[in-house]
Amino acid sequence: MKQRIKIVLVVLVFGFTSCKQQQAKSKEQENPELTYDEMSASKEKSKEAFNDAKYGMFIHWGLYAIPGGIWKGKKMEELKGPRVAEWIQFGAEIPRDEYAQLATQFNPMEFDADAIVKLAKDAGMKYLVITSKHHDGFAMYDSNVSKYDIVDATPYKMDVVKQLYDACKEYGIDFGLYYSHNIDWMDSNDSGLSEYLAAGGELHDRVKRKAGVNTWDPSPNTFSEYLDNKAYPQVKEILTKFPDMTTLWYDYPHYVTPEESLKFYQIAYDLQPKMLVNSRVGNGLGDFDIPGDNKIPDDHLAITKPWQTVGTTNNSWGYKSYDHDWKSPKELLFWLTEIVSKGGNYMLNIGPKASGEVPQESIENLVTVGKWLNVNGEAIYNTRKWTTTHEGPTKLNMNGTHTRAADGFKVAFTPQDFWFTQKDNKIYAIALEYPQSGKQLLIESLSVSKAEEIKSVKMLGSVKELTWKQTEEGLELDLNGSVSNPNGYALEILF
Ligand code: JFZ
Repeated sequence: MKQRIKIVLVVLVFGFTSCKQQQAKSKEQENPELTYDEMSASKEKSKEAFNDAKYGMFIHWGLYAIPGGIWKGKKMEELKGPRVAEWIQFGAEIPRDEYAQLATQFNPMEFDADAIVKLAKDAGMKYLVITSKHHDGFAMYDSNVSKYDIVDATPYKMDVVKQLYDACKEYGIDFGLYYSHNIDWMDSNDSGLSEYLAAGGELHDRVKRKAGVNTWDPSPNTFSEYLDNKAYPQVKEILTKFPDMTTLWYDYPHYVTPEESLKFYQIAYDLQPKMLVNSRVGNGLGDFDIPGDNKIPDDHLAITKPWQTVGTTNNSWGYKSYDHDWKSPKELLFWLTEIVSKGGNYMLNIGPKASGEVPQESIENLVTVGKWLNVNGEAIYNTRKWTTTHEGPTKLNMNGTHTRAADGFKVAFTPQDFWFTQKDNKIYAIALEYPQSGKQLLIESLSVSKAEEIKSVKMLGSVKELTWKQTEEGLELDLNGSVSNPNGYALEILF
């Protein structure tokens, strides 16, 4: 009996102390241990804000801007791997030391953080995300974890991420960072391929191809050492140095294990609990989805998380000197409109040159879209998808960077093409072409049986009266010659 009491006492005391320790732990940690689902669910407000923002700027900038897609006379197309210019170290199998020499030439005297953030603002973009470290492993901010960074290794010696962060605060643009957590051609050995396989990772196509793996000159350390000594500390570092971020954009989870993905997610949560993490953190985690690069989902209803399409202004993320296939303002407007009508968010990339200068074509096209948004922004920002996303004859599948580059963009939209969004008691119908003068329009999705009773119809940015009638056929409409912006218009339909 005595023995039993003793045991009970020991258990009680042990239980009590461990409970106390637990409490102390919860207090000293800002965030008590939550499950992944609880962490992601706690970000509801940020997800709404993400769904409101709709349009942002992506910036791919790093040492790869110096070769601009050509290494020792060979273009990306003559090298191995993807044709996007930021992959040149992989494509030309450039040894780590030789690639690192590029840093000694990196002196972007024309870089102007204010001008870039102002461009984002003029373009109608609400946020900005820049590559803090891409697959080449070079940090564009002042890192204490690795000296392979813009301040310690270049003659320029200034932190461009910090400059952009400060400018974003000044102009009221939300800030986020891209971080290549899995692939690091300088320091991640085989990017975790062997550890992933040892842990029983699936042998899918990408793994067989060793996608992204530095096979030509891998670093001597293990992948785990890279995670512990570079990736985790650098992610903590950027989240501390830039304490007010709306997104952390990991890329790309080829060989990270579920535990590693969770750790990357957790680090982000512990330091910035409201910030959203993208799905490329890997293994099904992430607060928002990416359907694929330059890809618009066919079946947007199958996506349950908030989502974002990332797009290029030509066919490369990093500056590619000979790529002149710039998306026209009309094409960019199509991407934005199609994405937003499906409930998504569009992050459009610019790739500054090694001098820091932003290619003039992308500036002009972005600003032209911005002028359209100045008039029609109400139909885009803060809206949600409607039951119908589009009506009209033009059917387009946007299926990735490579297909867009190969097929080009030759589409002519018609005045019968309408995309829809909604907000409160309004539906917006967006058109990218005007009808010929005197021609009547018919929007079938707004017929008396398909939509509620319409109270008024107006063109955003125009005071001219429209002539309209809602019938069994649809909304019959005459614009009476109204023109609000040369690249298209939006109707506000009030119920
Ligand atoms: C990745 C990077 O490799 C690339 O350099 C760029 O940063 C881009 C934004 O992201 O590229 C990908 C990643 C995933 C797909 C395609 C390209 N995908 O899923 O189709």
